[in-house]
Amino acid sequence: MDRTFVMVKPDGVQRGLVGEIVTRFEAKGFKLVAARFEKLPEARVNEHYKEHLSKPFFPAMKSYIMGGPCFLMVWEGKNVVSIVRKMIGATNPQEAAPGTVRGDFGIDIGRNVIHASDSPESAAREIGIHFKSEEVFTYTRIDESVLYEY
Ligand code: FUP
Repeated sequence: MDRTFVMVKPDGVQRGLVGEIVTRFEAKGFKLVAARFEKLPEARVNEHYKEHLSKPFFPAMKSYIMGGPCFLMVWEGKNVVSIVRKMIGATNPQEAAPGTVRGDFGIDIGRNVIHASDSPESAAREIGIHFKSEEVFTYTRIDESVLYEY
């Protein structure tokens, strides 16, 4: 089954949106298989955002991401990577559709509430950065034939 890495950023945590966000993914049918609440260490921020290290916005983004605790998760389900990307909306909340997390709760690109992996390759990389394999659980939640046609 597919897995993706999702993180409620410090602005989302401080605004009390963790429960709302978890509820959306649970209600969709995805399974929470790992979670941790923590302030990200600098080395992990640099590794996670390594493609952005030289971008002009990186220093401000880093201090925002390290400015408070984040809620890190791994979600599992069929096509979870692309579906979760649709559910969080465009990077810039001003362009994110209503009904998406960023479209409903964000305004500025530098305070866009949530992160989710943008491809299966990124998901594998990001899950590996943030979670040990024993922290990601395999368990039965419901009879999955209720959720999936095949
Ligand atoms: P996303 O995959 O949607 O999180 O977007 P990107 O990987 O392109 O960008 C990572 C983060 O950098 C975004 F969540 C917000 C931040 N960012 C800025 O703050 N300013 C920019 O101009 C672009 C991105």
